Amino acid sequence: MNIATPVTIYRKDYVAPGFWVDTVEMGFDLHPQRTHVATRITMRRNHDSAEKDLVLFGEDIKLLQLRMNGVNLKKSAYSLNKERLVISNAPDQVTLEIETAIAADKNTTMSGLYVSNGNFFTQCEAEGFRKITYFPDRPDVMASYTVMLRGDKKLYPVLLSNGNLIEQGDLDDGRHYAKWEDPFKKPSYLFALVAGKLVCQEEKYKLKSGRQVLLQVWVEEGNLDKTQHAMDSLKNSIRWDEERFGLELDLDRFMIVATSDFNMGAMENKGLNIFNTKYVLANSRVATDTDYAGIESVVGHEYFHNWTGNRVTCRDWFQLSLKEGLTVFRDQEFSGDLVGNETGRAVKRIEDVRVLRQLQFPEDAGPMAHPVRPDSFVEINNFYTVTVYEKGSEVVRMYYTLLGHEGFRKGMDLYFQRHDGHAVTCDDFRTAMADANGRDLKQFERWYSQAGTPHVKAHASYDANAKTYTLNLSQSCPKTAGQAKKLPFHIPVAVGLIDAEGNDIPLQLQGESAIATTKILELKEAQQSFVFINIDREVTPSILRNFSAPVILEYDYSDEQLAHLLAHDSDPFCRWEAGQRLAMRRSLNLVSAVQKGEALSLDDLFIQALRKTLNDQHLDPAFRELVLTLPSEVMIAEEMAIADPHSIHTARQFVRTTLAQHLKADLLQAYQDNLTPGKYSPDAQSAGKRALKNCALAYLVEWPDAATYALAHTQYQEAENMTDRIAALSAMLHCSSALDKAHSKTRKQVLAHFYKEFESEALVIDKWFTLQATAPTTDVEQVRALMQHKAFSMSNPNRARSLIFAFCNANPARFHAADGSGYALWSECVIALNKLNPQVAARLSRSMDRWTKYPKANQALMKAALQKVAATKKLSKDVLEVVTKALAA
Ligand code: B3K
Ligand code: ZN
Repeated sequence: MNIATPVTIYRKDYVAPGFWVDTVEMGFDLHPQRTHVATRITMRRNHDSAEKDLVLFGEDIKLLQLRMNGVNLKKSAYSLNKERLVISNAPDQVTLEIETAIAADKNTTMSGLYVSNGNFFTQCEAEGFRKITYFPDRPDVMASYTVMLRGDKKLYPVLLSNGNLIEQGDLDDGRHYAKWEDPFKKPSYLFALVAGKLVCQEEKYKLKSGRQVLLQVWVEEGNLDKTQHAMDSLKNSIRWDEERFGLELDLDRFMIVATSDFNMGAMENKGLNIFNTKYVLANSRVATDTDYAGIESVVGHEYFHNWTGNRVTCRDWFQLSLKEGLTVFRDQEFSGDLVGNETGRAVKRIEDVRVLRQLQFPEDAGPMAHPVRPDSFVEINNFYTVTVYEKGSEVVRMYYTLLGHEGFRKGMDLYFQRHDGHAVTCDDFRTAMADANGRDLKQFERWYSQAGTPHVKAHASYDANAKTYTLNLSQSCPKTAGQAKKLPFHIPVAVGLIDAEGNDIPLQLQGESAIATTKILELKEAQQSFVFINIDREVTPSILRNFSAPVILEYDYSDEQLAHLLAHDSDPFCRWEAGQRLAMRRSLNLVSAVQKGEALSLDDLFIQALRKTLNDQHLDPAFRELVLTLPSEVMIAEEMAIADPHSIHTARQFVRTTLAQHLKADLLQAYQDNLTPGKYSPDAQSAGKRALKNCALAYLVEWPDAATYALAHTQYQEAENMTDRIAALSAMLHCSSALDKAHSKTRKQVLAHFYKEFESEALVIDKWFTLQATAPTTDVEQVRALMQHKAFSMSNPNRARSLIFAFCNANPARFHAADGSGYALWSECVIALNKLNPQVAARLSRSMDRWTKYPKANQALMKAALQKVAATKKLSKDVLEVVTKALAA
């Protein structure tokens, strides 16, 4: 088989640019088939660099003209290949004038300049600017930009770019222009333009300092009824960053633009954020509580990048987590703070941990495992990962835990004081945190350099005579690709001790005077003991409170201890975690029973513990819903040496059905108690109630009688918001009984009704596809049938994700069909996407990451599918990197 060898780029090879750029002036003549771009760049030699040539990157563009210091450059004066243009012997001061042409209408990659629904958009991070013009397209080159946009006034009435609008007017032939100037230096990846038929909701907003700014949310016509929540989220973000970090919006104008064709969630271009419609458009008819929360956090995230990412940016792409981990931390804190109470914060924290475990832990244990600051890559776009983002955020959170609220703020202040306007590294951030607090954070560096999820083993012993309680902690980290040996991490382990009454007891460490009910233990060695003194009673340890470090905690809890923690722990995370441990233990035993063909049963301790939580009126509904949600099939699979998707599905469904059977009355009560009549509001309290009510509904239909099924059907018909409507539909489609013939006609009818009702709402039709893709009744053939549906399109990333990704990633029992048909579908789709959009194709490639974890027969089929993709002609380096790494596992 002929598999190409990808070219790897290493962090250790970093060389500063040979030339700095001071100013960039660009003129765009917008035309879908041929956009003409004239760029003037002033540059000066960086005498400190080992790079002597003037290096510009360029990709998929036509070079029309190249002038240096006013003179046309002959072909012999520079070298040009598919990736770069190199001028040797350039003088120290250079003005380059470059003319390029772009076929934006043919650009299906959604990177660089592209057309979506007749409008122009750009996406330049990480390396898309080079698809617009030849340029030192690297994040450590920061420059001032002035941009002139020209285009047909009817087709492109709106012309936007970064910064401030300084001039606009009409031209001949029905064309017009707009000139934009960005007052801040920025790297090229933050460049953006938007041109087309768009409308906006705008508001003037007064900053704390009294300065007035203009806020705009731009959407396609017909969507202005869905922009209020994004606007509110933006205002909340601006206020939050002023209050929590003392960071003010530095521009007079801040714009958000939504497009339905986008590779990811959104992009933080300076002053001109471009968003996937999914993270902008919402009203109660079409968006769920989850969508509302997603919009709030992504609007926040992109806004917060303005300081963490834009004002202080990354020296090179290996430092990506410098901006992403930090900005995720900031958006998580923002969402938590906005809820405004402790339980709400805890619910948000648990949700974030769930994402980490569901997605990042498997990544860290698979073939694409990499440190938060990777050492190498083939395609940087493959490293916008849950490790860089979510684990990166956990790493930032550990500073926060170690240094405290004030200490962290001091570190942030020093970071900006030192690095504003510069491109820096993760080490610079760590040093600022250490220096501002007079702390030694040297060992902490290992969180950036070592991949893999550390395991922390805890062992406790109580000495009643000496009144001491000794907690023994040891750590280890599994080896990952290219990293066989790991050194100990600096791990903050937050601990509490709970007595038989369920109360926290005051803690004092031997040799210390401070007393508190939660202690942050700093585990730095492979093994360490911590002795608590004056402990006069038996206790249960509550370890890793608030999930104080991204590790796997092993402690041999008894079921009774876990039930005790679930009933009493003052730390909501550990309280929830106790329930998850109980559920995981049972799930794993049941999977093994399914495999052996043994009778299945569920014990009373577990059922009663969940009943108690479900009925506990002192607990927030949102929290109760989290406890009632069992570990996912993916999480169960991760706990097994050999994952067996069918048995996992059967076992998990058995737990659901049995709980439904035993808790029926309680669930019905919870359903009634948590109705939210009246006008829809996405606030956390109401959303929490709906979450619990809909969780109860989903359980109820697992043990259905005519009445419970009718409850779901009626809720579907009468729902006045999308949260309740889709929850009812999902309950009907996803319950075990959906596999029976019973109600199949009703299910068909509601699906058809839903489609008709929302045909014109793309984001809702995405939900319609996903519901089906993830239903236990949906097999590969049905996915293929859905791919033929007139509303399906492979070239729209949201739509491809809604069906193909959803099936491959979230319907494991069907995707892993014994005949390999799921894998065949996967390879066909990866190959098809590879031609259209390598970034999206590479994401889909990741569905096979864990292939060595499946039974031998599946492994053989998965390997064959991977090889088929790897041997495909014209394979992008994006996909090639993922599949070659998978095959090397
Ligand atoms: N910085 C962008 C992600 C760019 C992805 C490029 N493949 C969105 C964000 O993290 O805010
Ligand atoms: Zn980001």
